[in-house]
Amino acid sequence: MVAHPGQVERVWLASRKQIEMTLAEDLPEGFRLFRGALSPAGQRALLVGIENVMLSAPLFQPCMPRTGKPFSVQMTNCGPLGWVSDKERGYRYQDRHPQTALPWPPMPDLLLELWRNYAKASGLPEACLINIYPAGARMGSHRDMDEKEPRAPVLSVSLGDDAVFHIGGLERSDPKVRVELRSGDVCLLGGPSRFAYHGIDRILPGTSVLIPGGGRINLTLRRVTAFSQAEAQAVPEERLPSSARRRSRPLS
Ligand code: MD3
Ligand code: FE
Repeated sequence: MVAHPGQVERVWLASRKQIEMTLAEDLPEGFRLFRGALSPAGQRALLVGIENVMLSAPLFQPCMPRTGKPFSVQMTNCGPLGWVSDKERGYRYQDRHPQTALPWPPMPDLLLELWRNYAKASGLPEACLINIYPAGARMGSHRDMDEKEPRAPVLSVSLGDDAVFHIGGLERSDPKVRVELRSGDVCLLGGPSRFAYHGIDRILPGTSVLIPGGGRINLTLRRVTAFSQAEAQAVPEERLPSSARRRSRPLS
């Protein structure tokens, strides 16, 4: 189990509901939150980069496999690979935009720099999924399982309105903790948190002026394919599953 009962503060929502928020210093193992990692100027520069991406890779509305139910978020991607989902073919990564059939635009340099600084020794990111949340949008609890390199963390950057994020454990029924993600926050999801259930409960409208018209944008940088041998050699010990830790001396 990943979630643990930690220190919480009770927070009032505008809807007059009260929820418990876990303090940033008390999150589950493998979940690291860097509050305000991006300055307001950095956030504006990144937003310009993402607006440019959206001009060549227009937003699309993903749909659930089989049922075809549309997500309440819109998406696009940048980088060599992009995550897409539709009724017929389900969740997958592909190297082309589902509507334009063009390759995804490159990742803005600022994102590659964040990966170098926060996701140290994790090869190069191959996909940046861009989720767009209007005021009422949410993302139901799910696990990210479509990537083939479990040793690579996921790095997330939040822009715009605050969001209530939850993360639990490896089972849907495991207890969850909630934390606010705010504009400029970076989080790194590795180790035991990498395959935990998580989602976005709600967007708190009017909490940021970054995005004209409001709403929230979340960027997730992901390694999709397995590391090369050289990349795997550089993975820090604490990121490996305990069964795969290098031994300091031979067993016999
Ligand atoms: C925990 N995005 O794109 S970001 C997603 O705010 C996704 O748009 C949310 O969940 C959003 O899949 C949450 C933080 C995050 C991203 C990836 C994770 C948390 C994660 C992967 C594993 C565990
Ligand atoms: Fe996710």
